[in-house]
Amino acid sequence: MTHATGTTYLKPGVLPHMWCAGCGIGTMLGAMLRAFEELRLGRSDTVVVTGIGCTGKLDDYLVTNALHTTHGRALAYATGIKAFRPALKVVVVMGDGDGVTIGGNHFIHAARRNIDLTAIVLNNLNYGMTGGQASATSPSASITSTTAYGNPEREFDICALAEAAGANHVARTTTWHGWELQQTIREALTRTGFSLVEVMSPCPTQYGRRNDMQETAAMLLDLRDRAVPVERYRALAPAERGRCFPVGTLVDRREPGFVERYAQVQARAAQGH
Ligand SMILES: Cc1ncc(C[n+]2csc(CCOP(=O)(O)OP(=O)(O)O)c2C)c(N)n1
Repeated sequence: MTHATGTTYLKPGVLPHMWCAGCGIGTMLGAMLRAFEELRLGRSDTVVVTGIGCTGKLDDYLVTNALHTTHGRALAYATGIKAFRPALKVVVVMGDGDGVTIGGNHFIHAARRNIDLTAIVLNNLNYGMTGGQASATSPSASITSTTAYGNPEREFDICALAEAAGANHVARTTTWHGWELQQTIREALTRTGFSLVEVMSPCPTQYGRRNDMQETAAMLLDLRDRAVPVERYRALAPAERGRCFPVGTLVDRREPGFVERYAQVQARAAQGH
């Protein structure tokens, strides 16, 4: 049996990649491309849409269709693509700044529409590319370049946000969990409606060094120790949860997605009633 390598979708001659040592974006890219390969996605039937940021640079490495959009607006572009060409597989890859900070409004409405996209948000807890500023997922009290004495804000739970807004499918994993990461993305790619994968990932250069995790290994071990399978997490009393977070499939709804609903509206419009 041959194992997926993902290289089918990798642009020749692009390695080594641009990301810092210890960054999880390359791990996530590899897992996503292996998932593409397992599902035999056609290069020209697949569109990867990105925003701006370290995560948003990911489309540089691909031979699929790709669209590098503006910061926070990747989901808006992707919505247009999917509505106009529903047969395309549209995958949107964003950082936490892109996806739920500047892009928070688009995120809420993409989930509310239940539009048939696979959205992957790499959550490295800060704006990595521009110098480690606080984003909407920087934990309370964390130190970032804009919160030198501790973040006074509270953070978003991206998965809870997607669930509340109406997404069909919501999952979380980490870049420590390489195999699960691949399988989680693969599963999300097969769903109809809005499908979110939150990928918890280290940013040693900007976030780790300011928060007592200078070494990449310390950040990965922290993710390993805090990630608890969702069934086990739900059985814990709130006081026992501490800094842990649930991983696995958090929401699994089978409601009709936007593509199906929109086709019904188009059919009614064609009949004139
Ligand atoms: C409208 C707009 N505002 C701000 C910026 C500057 N900017 C570029 S990348 C970035 C942060 C990206 O952070 P995130 O989305 O979390 O991705 P990461 O770099 O951490 O992967 C910002 C603020 C921009 N390019 N466009």
